[in-house]
Amino acid sequence: MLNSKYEDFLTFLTSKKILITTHDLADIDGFVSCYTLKFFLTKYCAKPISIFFSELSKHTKNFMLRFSEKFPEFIFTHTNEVNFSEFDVCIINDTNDLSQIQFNRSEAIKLEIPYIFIDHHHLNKNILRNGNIDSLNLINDNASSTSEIILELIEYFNQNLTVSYKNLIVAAILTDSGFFKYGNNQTIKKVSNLLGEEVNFQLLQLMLKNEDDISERIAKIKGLQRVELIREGDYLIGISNVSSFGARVASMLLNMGFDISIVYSKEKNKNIINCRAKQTICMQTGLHLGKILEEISEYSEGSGGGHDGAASLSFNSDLDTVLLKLVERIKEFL
Ligand SMILES: [Mn+2]
Repeated sequence: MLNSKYEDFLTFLTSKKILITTHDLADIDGFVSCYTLKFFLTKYCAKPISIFFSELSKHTKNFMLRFSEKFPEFIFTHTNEVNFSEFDVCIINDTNDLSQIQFNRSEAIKLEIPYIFIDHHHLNKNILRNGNIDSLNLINDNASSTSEIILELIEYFNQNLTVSYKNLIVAAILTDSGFFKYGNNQTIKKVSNLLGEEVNFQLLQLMLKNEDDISERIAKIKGLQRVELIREGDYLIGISNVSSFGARVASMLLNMGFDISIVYSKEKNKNIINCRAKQTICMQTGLHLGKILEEISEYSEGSGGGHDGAASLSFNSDLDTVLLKLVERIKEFL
């Protein structure tokens, strides 16, 4: 289906000066997809290709250190300053929401060059995105990670991957698919093709292991203390609030036994909601949290979206009104 799309994508890029980036606080998938895409494009593009990150998440930094110990010959080069006049086009990996990209900490710098998305999150087609070359976007919300989409591109052109890149891609897929929990047959098949003598599942598991730090553990404990239980038939919904680590607390609540979790945080200028649902419930009921939050974002001065079982919303309008509406919309599916 995407075949000719891949060719159009590459044909357009071969003569361009390319900037590659991802969302702020780059996670392992965002980070790896930038490097893998650069590796792929370097073979075809003569002009310079740069990677820009505003900041890496703590997990990504830990992973990068452990990866470098195992593969010291692999050099990660990226910049954290950007001058748009040096590039023709920007490729944005792992998000299709421009508000998640930070080009400058102190002032909002606008993306001044045309851009293309490569992403596995649901794309809201109703939002006007000036400057997006949408015919070249590679968006597949059935993929559990952006790295999988780039892997497909690489496989389409029969490009060989080095051992380091294979390890990076498997690490990204494992992280984003929650070690296959959110994956499908394709996810497992793709990983299985990459595994081998020098791409070792056990070793990657160790590289990806993270001990929660104390502030995260406190957030989880507070999230549990504050949780309010709503029972709807046989379904259990949990609502809680924390000031940070909302996404992790929301995932934790599912592990504790809730079917659906809603965790809100009040920040200085905005409210944030993180929502999770068990995959089986999404499949049985057709519940899609990403679509619900996207719909709510349209009248709550916010931006939101995500997957069926994991989504978030950041908004400015009244928190209680939005929470009520969200619970009401979720209940319609149960
Ligand atoms: Mn991702």
